[in-house]
Amino acid sequence: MPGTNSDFQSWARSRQALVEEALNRLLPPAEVAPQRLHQAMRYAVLGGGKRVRPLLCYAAGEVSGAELERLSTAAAALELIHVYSLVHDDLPCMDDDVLRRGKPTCHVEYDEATALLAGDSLQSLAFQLLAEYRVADSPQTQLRMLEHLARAAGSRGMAGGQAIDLEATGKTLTLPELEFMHIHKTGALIRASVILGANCGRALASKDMDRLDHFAKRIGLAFQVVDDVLDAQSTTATLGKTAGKDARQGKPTYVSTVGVEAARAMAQELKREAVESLAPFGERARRLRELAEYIVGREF
Ligand code: GRG
Repeated sequence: MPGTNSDFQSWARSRQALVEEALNRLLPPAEVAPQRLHQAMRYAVLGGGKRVRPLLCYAAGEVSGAELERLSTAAAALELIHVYSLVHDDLPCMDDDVLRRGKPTCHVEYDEATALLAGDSLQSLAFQLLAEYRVADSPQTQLRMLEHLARAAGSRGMAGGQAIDLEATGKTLTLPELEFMHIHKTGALIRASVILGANCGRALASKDMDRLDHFAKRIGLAFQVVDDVLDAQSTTATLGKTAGKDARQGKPTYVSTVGVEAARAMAQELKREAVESLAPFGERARRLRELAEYIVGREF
């Protein structure tokens, strides 16, 4: 985690290890039938990625004093939805890519039909976990968490954002249109990560949930702005996925819309607004603040 302090780095590593352990335990074993499907699910999920959504979930859980066990289940569910979206996004009918997290994409390593089913099954497993394990103080809160994640993943969230993205290829978008797309495609799941993490602990005042939600919305957009800059300026080796694709595919991005320097400045401003809304939480929001720094300063 370049550019971050060593205490944050060891916190992030410990939480990445916790979610890895949870995912390894909760995914179906590779030797259980249908083996090829289970192997593909494990291949796509385990041992890769920055685990930003799980980290946001753990960090938001610190604001509400949530137990680590609950947070690990919620964090695993969030990562499963994220990985499903990556597996489907890489398919030839969508972004058509061969490299993800520094290794061949799921459909290249297995085959298209298996990758499609692996994505489907990862999504189902995410909701199964949130229904099966205790993640909140009350069943009502747990049900609201399930509803929030379902909305965030669906046509009014991530899948809808992907549909807008596909339609926008080759077109020029205005800044508000670009923002609308990313609020759905990337922002909805990042927002869900913070909201689910906070809901794993004691009930917060609605004003405090609004503050966390504001943080999540700003940092979700900042994440995408930085992603656009990295796609334009970094290398395939550093990113572990194909660099420079946005421009080659004629995709509207923050870089194509406002230029690199303005995009960098936007990311900084979004981070400032995000962090500002955490002020009343003091030390309890320390990890969220550090994650905001990491998200905006990241190099991959
Ligand atoms: C197929 C329903 C469906 C949705 C796909 C999220 C998404 C929508 C596609 C992934 C492609 C992409 C560039 C999305 C923007 C969000 C993003 C930057 C994803 C990559 O997330 P990271 O950087 O990846 O957190 P790691 O590998 O670190 O988890």
